[in-house]
Amino acid sequence: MTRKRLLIHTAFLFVLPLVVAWFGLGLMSAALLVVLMLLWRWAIALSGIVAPEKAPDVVLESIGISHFVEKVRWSMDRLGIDYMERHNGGTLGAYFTGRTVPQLRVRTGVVQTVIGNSPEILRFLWGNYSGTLGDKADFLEPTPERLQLEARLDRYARNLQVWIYHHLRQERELTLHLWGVDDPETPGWQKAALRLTYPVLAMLIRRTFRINEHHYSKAVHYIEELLADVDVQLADGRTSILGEETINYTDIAFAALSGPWLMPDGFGGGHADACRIERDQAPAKMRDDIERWREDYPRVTTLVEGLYANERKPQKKVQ
Ligand SMILES: N[C@@H](CCC(=O)N[C@@H](CS)C(=O)NCC(=O)O)C(=O)O
Repeated sequence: MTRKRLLIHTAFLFVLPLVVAWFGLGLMSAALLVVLMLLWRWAIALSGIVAPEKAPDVVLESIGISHFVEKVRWSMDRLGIDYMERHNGGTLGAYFTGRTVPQLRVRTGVVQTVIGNSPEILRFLWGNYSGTLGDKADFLEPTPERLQLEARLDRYARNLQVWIYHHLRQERELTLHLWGVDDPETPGWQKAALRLTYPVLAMLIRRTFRINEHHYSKAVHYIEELLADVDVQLADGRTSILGEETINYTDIAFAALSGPWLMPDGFGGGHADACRIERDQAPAKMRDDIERWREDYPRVTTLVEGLYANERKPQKKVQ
């Protein structure tokens, strides 16, 4: 709740040495400044309790195109809860502040609780809403079978990150588009930061995801193994991967996490339209993989596109 106030305080902290140097302040004056900064910080802590900043009750920190965000966003939309989504430029959070998206900020009493990592967010949604929403939240129940499948799906999603960054390693403009520079919801200063720091970010991406031919082949191997398994499971005509009567959060997760290659209509529920990469925009080798997967795993394609067409309802708007 005190996020904005803390940001201003932190910005001031960074400027402080310049103030001291500019005005040639002595030891006592500099020490006084330190005391003032501490008092200011204390006042922020107290104000968070006495006069909390106005903020929506539930905020989803996102990157429009993120498939991990879409996994959570779709579940929140399915629950029908009110929330505000805040778009961020891709990679900036991870490399400059050390946080990934999705991140959920929820007002809990006088404090704001922050939850990261999509599985933990889904566990929170289940714990928080199953009591009040009843049957409507059943799809989020974390049974042992669902948890096991979710872990495999999350690994599939991480391998898809390697896959996409391998194909986009020479594609500056497409990558920036994916990270939100054409998204009206991305703050302007973040768009400028993305363009300015792109060479550094691209290098960090190459290192983080170990972008090389060997790792790409390993990622493709894992992705294809998972797709083949799911395709075989669907052969008996089931409409949910685990064979349950109605869909649950693992079906939603699978459809959402397949976004990077399938990019179905409706992906993002309106939040990813300005950062999508359509098949005909993709580099040739990326398109080859996509065409091959569509052909080799037709039941997967039908399931994901069907889920998007029939189950992906738009977000209930806040305010
Ligand atoms: N294990 C995390 C993975 C999330 C993740 O990798 N998110 C990516 C976007 S798809 C991210 O935040 N990247 C850093 C960034 O773009 O700032 C989860 O399940 O939420």
